[in-house]
Amino acid sequence: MGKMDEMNKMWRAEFAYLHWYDEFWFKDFGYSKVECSLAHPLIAVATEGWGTRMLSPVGENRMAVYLVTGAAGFIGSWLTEALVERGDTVRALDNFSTGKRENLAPWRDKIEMLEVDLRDEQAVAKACEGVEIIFHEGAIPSVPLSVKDPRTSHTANIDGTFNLLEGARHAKVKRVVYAASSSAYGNKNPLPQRESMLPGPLSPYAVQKLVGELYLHSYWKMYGLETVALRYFNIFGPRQAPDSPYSGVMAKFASMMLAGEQPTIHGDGEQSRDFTYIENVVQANLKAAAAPADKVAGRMFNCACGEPKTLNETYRQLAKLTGYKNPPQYGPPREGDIKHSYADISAAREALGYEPNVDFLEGLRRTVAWYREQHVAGSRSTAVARA
Ligand code: UD2
Repeated sequence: MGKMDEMNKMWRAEFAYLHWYDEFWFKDFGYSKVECSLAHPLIAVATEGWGTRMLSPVGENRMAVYLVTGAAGFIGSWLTEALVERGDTVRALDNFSTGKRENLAPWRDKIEMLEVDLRDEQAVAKACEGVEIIFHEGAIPSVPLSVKDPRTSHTANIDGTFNLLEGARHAKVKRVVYAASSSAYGNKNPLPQRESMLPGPLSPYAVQKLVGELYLHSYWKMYGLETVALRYFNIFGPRQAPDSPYSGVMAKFASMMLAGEQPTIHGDGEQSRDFTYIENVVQANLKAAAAPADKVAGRMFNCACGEPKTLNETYRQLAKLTGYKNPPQYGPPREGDIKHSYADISAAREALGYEPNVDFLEGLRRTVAWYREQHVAGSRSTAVARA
């Protein structure tokens, strides 16, 4: 019987009564980090029923342990789903300020859920323990909200990212893949925007997301933490929240049109965005997590379709798919808004093997189909409540 087997046998009996596991208890007894992390699944089995599910098999076939921040949000829940579906072990972190529990409901019994705010340094450090790869999606992701209340988004987006990097460094996490933003380019020309261009952030949100990228690069150079930043270009798709004044335009317009409400275009509608369907983003993340370090560590990549559309064109397509008849209503331009956003995606193609498989129109079709389902389900439950 090897040392691990002996240890497992002993701890199975010792810890059967515990409500929680904590690798520091092991460290106190002089076990190495590897031994501690190998013991985790065992302890979880012993404490089954308290909400922890670290069920990866012990030994050589053990899968990677992933931490997804912002896991109950739009992008985080898609990533969590993809990891769970392929059998990986997922620790999901969210403070539920905008994330929704129902986004994770189908996989709830297959993940470890931590209700943690990224601003809570100690809880974040603990969440990183035993993790190999982090997908950092948690943020307050809104240009207008950051203009209105820069401090709140500053603490979530900059302090939160810093806390996570510190946690990752101390826990010896292998790689952090980060949700960066195309807003970092600002109104930089020429188009399409390439990673080598100097950034030109305008809004506080754009600055915050860019600071995260710089921190990631520093942690790669200074501490050898493998980092990959993906600059997201206006991601859309099912589960994107439509119900806040700060919601992304696609979610907002699709659900308003289905409800027969009039959306407002800020400005003349000739601004353009490189709208990117969520499935492409999941693919980019999984590839960024798996790519060889010599190709990706410390780097940043555009994550987009390379297919920009004006807001007027987007409005027309959405109206067609939803059956909405009214022409657009125009309002004043939005503060901090940039005019054109259009990515060159050749670097991601080359280094990650990334390919946007779902194009703009197919993405719109799937998105409208999902909001329609939500709308029908919502109308049905309102009718039942009224009856
Ligand atoms: C920025 C980033 C995006 C992501 C996002 C997070 C750019 C180019 N993109 O998206 O990558 O990080 O922030 O939130 O910086 N609009 C209307 N009416 C509405 C709502 C929006 O006309 O009711 C317009 C808005 O003025 C803008 C466009 O739609 O021109 C897209 O707005 P958005 O809030 O969906 O995303 P954006 O571009 O700020």
